[in-house]
Amino acid sequence: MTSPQKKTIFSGIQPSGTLHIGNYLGAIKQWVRLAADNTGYFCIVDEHAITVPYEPKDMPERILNLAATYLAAGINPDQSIVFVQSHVAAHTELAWLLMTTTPFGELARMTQFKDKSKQLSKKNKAGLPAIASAESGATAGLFGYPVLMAADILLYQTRIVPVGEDQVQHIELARDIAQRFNNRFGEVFTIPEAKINNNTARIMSLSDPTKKMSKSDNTKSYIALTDSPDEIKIKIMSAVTETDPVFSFTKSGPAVKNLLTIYQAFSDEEPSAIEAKFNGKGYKEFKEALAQLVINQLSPLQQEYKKLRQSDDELRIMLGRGKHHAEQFANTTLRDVKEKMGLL
Ligand code: ATP
Ligand code: LTN
Repeated sequence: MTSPQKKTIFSGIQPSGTLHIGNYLGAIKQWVRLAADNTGYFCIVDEHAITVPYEPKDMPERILNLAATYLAAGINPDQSIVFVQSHVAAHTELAWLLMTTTPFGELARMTQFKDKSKQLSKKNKAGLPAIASAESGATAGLFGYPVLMAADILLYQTRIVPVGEDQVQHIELARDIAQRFNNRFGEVFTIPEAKINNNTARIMSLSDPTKKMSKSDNTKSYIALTDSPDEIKIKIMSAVTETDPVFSFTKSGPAVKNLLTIYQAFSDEEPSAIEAKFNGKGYKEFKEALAQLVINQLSPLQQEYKKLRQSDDELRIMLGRGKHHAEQFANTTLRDVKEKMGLL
């Protein structure tokens, strides 16, 4: 049997705070699986992270922390290309070129932009869309964010983009941008596809199961990948649940379903086996088992992370190699784009 052709995989995370188990189960765990038999580009998207207010002096450390997290979670930098977005100038250059082909209205529809600009504009009293409000804190960079994301993906002729559910709309836009460009100027771009892991595409908050787990929320609502065993235990024991302890992937309420999903993702056990294991048990027993599972599963990642964070230099050298590889590929696509667009 011939082995299927390698595909190009691209994904990225913003260095904007501590990663949580939603990021790990929804995104990074899939990356590791896909990277084993494909060509993976895993980017630290710092130019996306600066589209909202941030502290410049914290950024270098955050970038290195995120690079260490990618590696600790199982990305092998000898097999995949791990790099920082701002190190490869082709990203912002292609983003500008694509900006000139992207209708304003398409960007105005993006739900992440609407949510984030709403958060930024505290005094949006008139109820106008934040972009129309003089008091809006949203920048042109936040508005153009999805075009930069399209540039990230399209520069590498990416086929598969593994992400959590909240990013699917952005990838649909990247597909539209690529198709429009190919029709108008000639074939340049591969049309990418989002890949979400159905079970873990949207891990919910531990304190409010109607909201996705998010690092912008209060710390009790998420389990950070760097949380200590005690912190993990406290957070899981105080996670909200429903009144009756029913452990069913189909019949439990949203809070318990979310905890069961986390259990399944970390244990890789069949849903029916998990249901049987906790049938008739109380929440305390279930939560203690879940806490121990999460602690055990995160422990190797945490130990590796500590080791990798002992030397900035080694991480910087690894990122330098990633930049070199990424740049070569990206510049070829960029040259083609400029030529097709008629730029001398
Ligand atoms: P914030 O909510 O503060 O904007 P975030 O926690 O969503 O940040 P991102 O950096 O935007 O983190 O996301 C990184 C990756 O993790 C993306 O692929 C995203 O889709 C995925 N992801 C984020 N939150 C979840 C979640 N709760 N469940 C599953 N996947 C998630
Ligand atoms: N917008 C994404 C991060 C991101 C990304 C990308 C993901 C930037 N560029 C390219 C996949 C492919 C987020 O907020 N999680």
